[in-house]
Amino acid sequence: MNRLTEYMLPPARSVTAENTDALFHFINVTSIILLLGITVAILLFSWKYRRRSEDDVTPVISHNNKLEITWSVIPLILVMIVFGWGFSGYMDLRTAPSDAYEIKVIGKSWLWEFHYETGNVSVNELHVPVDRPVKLVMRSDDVLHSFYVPDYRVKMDVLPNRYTSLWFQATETGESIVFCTEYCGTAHSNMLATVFVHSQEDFETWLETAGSADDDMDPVERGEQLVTQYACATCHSSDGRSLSGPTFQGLWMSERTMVDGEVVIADENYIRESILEPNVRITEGYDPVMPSFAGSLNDRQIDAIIEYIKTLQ
Ligand code: HEC
Ligand SMILES: [Cu+2]
Repeated sequence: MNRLTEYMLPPARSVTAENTDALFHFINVTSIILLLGITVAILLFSWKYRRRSEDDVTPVISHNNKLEITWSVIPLILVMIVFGWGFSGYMDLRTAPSDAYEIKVIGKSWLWEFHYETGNVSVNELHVPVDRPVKLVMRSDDVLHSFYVPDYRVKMDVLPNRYTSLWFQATETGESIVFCTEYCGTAHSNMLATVFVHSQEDFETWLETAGSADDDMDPVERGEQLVTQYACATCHSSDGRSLSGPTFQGLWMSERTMVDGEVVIADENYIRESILEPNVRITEGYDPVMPSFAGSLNDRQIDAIIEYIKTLQ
């Protein structure tokens, strides 16, 4: 049974996953038993009641109360079990424990941003403590996304102009993958994140140290790190390749043509505006798909990114 479970499902790493899996297996096994039973009966009966001679005539059959009640009541019982089990599991999944640690999630095409109570921000990395309920309050900056962690068996749509939420409690430290499961454009399949589950102690250390690296780091190095951390690299290469956005190589002080024909020099102000208000000017040849980083990147971090872009000649 364990082998079978491993073959069919990813590892179960949240407190609610076991119940979800048990129901899944119940439905699966019941369906297989019924499928086999019905198939065997069809084969047997078609052999047993086959036509034996030219004048073999099927007698008129009206109905059979016992048989009809049996084949109605058994499925009814099965369906009610699935309903009751499923409904109580659903209620558990929908009601977060009141002491849950809350993290805000923002879906943007095509990255996940996580805002913690302490003001920390992380992109495409969700850090959580183990053995403690975590509630995610989620919204989208643009189109529909969907937040899915297979290991936790939780999934919820992420909508613009409306909050949705989900909760989980990780049962072991380690990493799990987050997928976007609502088709949201070109790089939808790259809209991935990783959940890092820490011990309570390590989690607090992470909260204290994350984001503080900018103080003593070389700005160019810091900029390079931010470009990866904030997932700019999903759309911008540093080596000349054109992804869904223009490459950063050779960008500094070059002449950029906008879709409306305006020509702009890519100086500090242009890069800053591109990061904070990407839809004010759209570079020719590209779609207006860049999310705004206003509120997620501070001035020092933007300066560091500019310093890094300067080096990519
Ligand atoms: C979802 C893809 C995407 C992400 C993520 C993204 N960008 Fe962009 N970016 C674009 C696209 C597409 C354009 C061109 C269209 C426009 O001007 O909005 C662009 C334009 C730019 C420009 C102007 C470039 C030029 O050649 O005119 C800069 C600078 C820039 N982005 C910086 C960043 C930084 C820094 C980040 C990360 C903090 C980032 N972008 C994240 C897609 C993205
Ligand atoms: Cu998405």
